[in-house]
Amino acid sequence: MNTARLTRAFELAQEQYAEQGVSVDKALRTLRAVSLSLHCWQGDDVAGFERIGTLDGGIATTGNYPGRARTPEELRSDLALALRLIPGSHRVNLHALYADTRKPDTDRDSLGPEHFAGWIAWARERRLGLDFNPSYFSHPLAKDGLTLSHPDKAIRRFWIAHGIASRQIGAAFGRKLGTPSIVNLWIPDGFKDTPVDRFGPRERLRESLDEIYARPLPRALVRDAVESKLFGLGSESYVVGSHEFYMGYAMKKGLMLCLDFGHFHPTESIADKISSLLLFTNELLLHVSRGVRWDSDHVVTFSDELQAVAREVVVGNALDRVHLATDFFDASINRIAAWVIGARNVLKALLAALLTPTTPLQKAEQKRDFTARLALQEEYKNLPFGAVWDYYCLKSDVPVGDAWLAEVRRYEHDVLSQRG
Ligand code: RNT
Ligand code: ZN
Repeated sequence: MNTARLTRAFELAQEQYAEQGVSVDKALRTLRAVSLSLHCWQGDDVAGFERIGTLDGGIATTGNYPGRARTPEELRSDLALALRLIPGSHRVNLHALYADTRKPDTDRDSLGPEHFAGWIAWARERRLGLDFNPSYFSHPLAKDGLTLSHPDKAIRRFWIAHGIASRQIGAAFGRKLGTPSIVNLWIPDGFKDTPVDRFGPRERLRESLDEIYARPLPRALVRDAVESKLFGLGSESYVVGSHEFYMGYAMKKGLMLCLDFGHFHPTESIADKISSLLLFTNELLLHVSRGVRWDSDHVVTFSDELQAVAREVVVGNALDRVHLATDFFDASINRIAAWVIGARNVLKALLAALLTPTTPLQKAEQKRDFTARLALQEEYKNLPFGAVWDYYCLKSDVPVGDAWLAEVRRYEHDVLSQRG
């Protein structure tokens, strides 16, 4: 790596941005304050540590790249490497499946913070915040593809208890780590084929949620979020927790709505939804993912949609109201690389947005000079944000450019390849 050349390129870029009225320093300060929530489940193909079944719930990982994490220690070690290769300080997002000190007789309805003691200790030591997700899949009581909307009251009771337990776990994370834990609820409930009764399951889901959220928890400890979906494998015709369902529910109950990039019709844009939702709700959670055909969870690339979302959040001054959490799983490539590629892309997109000259664009729009607006929007795509990104990585003590890949390869050789 040639530090002198990187610095020179950065300084030239800085000058060019200054000419356009953009402060690179300010952009970097803002970027440094952004904390992504890195999902733990990319590291082991959403398997978790319960060993009671295989992944279901209409989500799937394909591929059998060697080196999957099999224990909490392995997963934490892999996450630690990923975090060292991503500039900035970030959070880790856990699923209930990942309880690390659970006794065999503990089921999901009776999980408590004590079952995450290893994670809490690890996060404390590294000053990481932890977010949480109840797991409504890969469990005998989710085999029908229905959980909180199941017609059987006993099954619903079990899953309601799981939701309540999960919020308590989030509260403990918030208390022990000094930063509120976002507890995001997603359920797979739905039907493969056309239902006769679309109302019933949604009414039951609403009732179940009312019980889960009956007890308000301090905002300093927990932020509750609910995540909708359009369809899944085996729930192609009907998903109980649709976008309209949760948008209504979240607005009414003051919960956070979670928009997953892969959970909408392919021509729908998450970017366009943000300004509408933030008029009526305080905060949003984004599951940064990438839909491809039937799969809603491909590794995040530097796509137009990602850049459009980043611009929306930045231009709307909403970085403190929009929480960014990665959510993808690919078992066909090195899993640590997947984390690093996705997370670095999210940050890169934010940086590109922070560096885009906004004032000239706004002026053109106010004058209704749509020719200039389009011309400038396109020209600004060529501004040298890459030089600023490289410099940011350098100053953040993380590898510049593709140099991170060599570190992943080394770890693959030394650690991952030793796993059976
Ligand atoms: C599934 C949802 C959900 C999951 C994780 C494992 O379609 O996106 O967020 O990916 O909770
Ligand atoms: Zn998601």
